[in-house]
Amino acid sequence: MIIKSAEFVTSVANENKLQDFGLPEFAFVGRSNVGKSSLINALTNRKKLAKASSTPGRTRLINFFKINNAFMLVDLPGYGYALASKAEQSKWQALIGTYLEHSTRLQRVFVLVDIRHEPSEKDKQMLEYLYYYNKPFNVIATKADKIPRGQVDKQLTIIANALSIGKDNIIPTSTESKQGTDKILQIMESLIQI
Ligand SMILES: Nc1nc2c(ncn2[C@@H]2O[C@H](COP(=O)(O)OP(=O)(O)OP(=O)(O)O)[C@@H](O)[C@H]2O)c(=O)[nH]1
Ligand SMILES: [Mg+2]
Repeated sequence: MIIKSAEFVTSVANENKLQDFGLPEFAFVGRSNVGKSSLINALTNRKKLAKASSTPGRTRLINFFKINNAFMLVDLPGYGYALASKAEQSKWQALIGTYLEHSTRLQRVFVLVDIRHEPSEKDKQMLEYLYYYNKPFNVIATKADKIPRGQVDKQLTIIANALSIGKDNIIPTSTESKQGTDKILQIMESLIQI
């Protein structure tokens, strides 16, 4: 798929401000700092479309991006940001939860985990939540450039076992080499009619 246009549409801080854009949506979830915003930039070939940051907890809002006037990418706030207060964390949870439960246009959820680490309890809960609400998802293992090539398979096995999913269902990605971005774009293309 060729990305002809990519534009920021809006940020939503509160669940009652969520709106229907009339286009199919793809959401990116995962713990803070896992690489959601960076992946959105890599997929769209835009360096600063989504604000990426080495400071965890950067994205505290749901950010909506309109691509090719045909579909929306949805950058969800990262969960499990240790320095956030309990009140802030539960606010984000409510925001993510409301979005995931009620978005009628949601085609696929991309759940990001860091390829270097075993998924956390929060990641496992996210998958249980997606199963419960019947939301189709793919798991993406980010930052593949940070480990030697020879270790990729081993890490994918660790992640697959922890999440009780098939290893082949996990897409390794790197924003440095663009590994995996084609595959994600293909999945999106297969789910929308352009
Ligand atoms: N080497 C490498 N660094 C990456 C990759 N993806 C993300 N990063 C870095 O990881 C850090 C966090 O990336 P973000 O995209 O801001 O993470 P996020 O998931 O949006 O974080 P929050 O908004 O806090 O939830 C940044 O310093 C990125 O440059 C990757 O594939 N390879
Ligand atoms: Mg972000």
